Amino acid sequence: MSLIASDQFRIVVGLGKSGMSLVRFLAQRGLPFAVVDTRDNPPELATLREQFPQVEVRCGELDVEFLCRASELLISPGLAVATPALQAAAARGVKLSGDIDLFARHAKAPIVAITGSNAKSTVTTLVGEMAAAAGRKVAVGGNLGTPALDLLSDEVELYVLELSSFQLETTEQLNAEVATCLNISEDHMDRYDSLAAYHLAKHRIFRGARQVVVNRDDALSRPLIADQVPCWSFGLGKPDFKRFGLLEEQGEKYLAYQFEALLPVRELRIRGAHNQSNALAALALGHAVGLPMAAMLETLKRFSGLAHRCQWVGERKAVAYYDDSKATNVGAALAAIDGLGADIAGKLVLIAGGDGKGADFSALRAPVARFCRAVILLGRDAERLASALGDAVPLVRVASLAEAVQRASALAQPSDAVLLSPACASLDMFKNFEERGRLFAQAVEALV
Ligand code: UMA
Ligand code: ADP
Repeated sequence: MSLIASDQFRIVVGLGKSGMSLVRFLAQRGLPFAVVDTRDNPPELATLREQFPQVEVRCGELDVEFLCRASELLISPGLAVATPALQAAAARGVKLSGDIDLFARHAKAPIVAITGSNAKSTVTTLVGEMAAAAGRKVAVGGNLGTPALDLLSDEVELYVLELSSFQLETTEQLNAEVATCLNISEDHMDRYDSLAAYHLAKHRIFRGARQVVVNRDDALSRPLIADQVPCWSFGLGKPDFKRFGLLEEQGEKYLAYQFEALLPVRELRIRGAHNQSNALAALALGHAVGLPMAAMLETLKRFSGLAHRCQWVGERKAVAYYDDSKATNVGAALAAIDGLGADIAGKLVLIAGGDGKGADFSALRAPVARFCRAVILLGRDAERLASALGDAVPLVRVASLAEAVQRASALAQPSDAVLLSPACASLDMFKNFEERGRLFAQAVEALV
């Protein structure tokens, strides 16, 4: 039985990727709905008008009276649930919901649900590839790639979803087979009043979870759940019963489960301690849904990482260039600076800056002082970064990414690495983090 009553009128709030997936979902089922977006010209407007000309669309400021004609508002992740017009509608009895809630009500196969401040895409992709290697019909998406509702199919045997705090804000009950919050560090402080509010949104992923996976190295990843819910854990320390971790045997470091060494760390193609943690997280999640260890380990040996995550993009005059454009928050940049800084013979020339989303950059000062030769600053929050870094290392202000790469190449010495790890979102200067990464690689290519 469908859990979505057919006689009720709904309003899709937001006409981006999620909004369009909601439109397709409702239209396929012949359910009545309209669409609103606060933007005058939302990105999918032309597509909607072409494919669903009969659907009413209202753009511009949200009209509470109109919203109150709906039984349920299906809110896109880009709009905060706290938006006054949405809250006004809720106060008058309209249900607030979102695409993930709807997905959970209709998914017939088990869900692996993954959130966290960093590593979501890496771990989601890994678990998806592990499941495919094990011969499962797996569908992977959510915040990454295909919107969740577009994945729904009776053929699917396992869903692997990357979920953002924005998507979880509207998720009442996910009922995942296994859920994890990989780590928590400050992000999206332009949307949340406090780290506690952000943490609360992320932890909604555990609602109704049948099993959970916890990061032993991050207390904030631990959910408040009943004792009888099976709990697996991962961390960079020694493993134990139901624990994934690292073991050292005859000077060789291994990924390990309980008391068994599984794979030498040097066989991983993804580098750095943070990626060992990611590999262990993926093993724990896969194990919880019964994926065979052999297929999971084969996947780990093959996987070379995703683009724009500490990705090597070239070498000039004995200086390596790394694109970590996906480091859109301080925690991710810290992992890259610590991980790469400890891995190379020379020093790092860091390129950072952009839209800081209200973050506190002070945690960058010590690792920058330790591992960097200089920092090249660009973007809207360059000066906020500069004051957080103080006189730790020389700072160079630039106006474009191409100029940043040129200045970095002039400063770098042989055996150094130039690292684009902005600790900021890209949207002040670029279409998205992918474009920022591509332009970085082009600028490296253009170096003589
Ligand atoms: N917006 C308005 N008015 C509206 C609706 C949206 O101004 O009425 C603005 C938002 O503030 C936002 C932008 O439009 O800046 C896009 O919002 P959206 O809800 O339309 O976004 P979608 O196109 O549906 O894309 C969303 C995710 N984007 C966000 O959460 C901002 C995509 O994640 C996700 O891939 C997609 O759903 C499918 O599930 C992107 C992202 O940046 C990659 N996510 C953030 C992150 O990873 O840090 C959370
Ligand atoms: P997300 O989808 O959560 O943004 P990604 O896998 O795309 O995660 O990685 C985002 C950024 O976080 C990249 O810059 C990457 O180098 C960094 N990162 C990856 N794993 C970790 C980790 N375990 N801890 C901290 N940062 C990480």
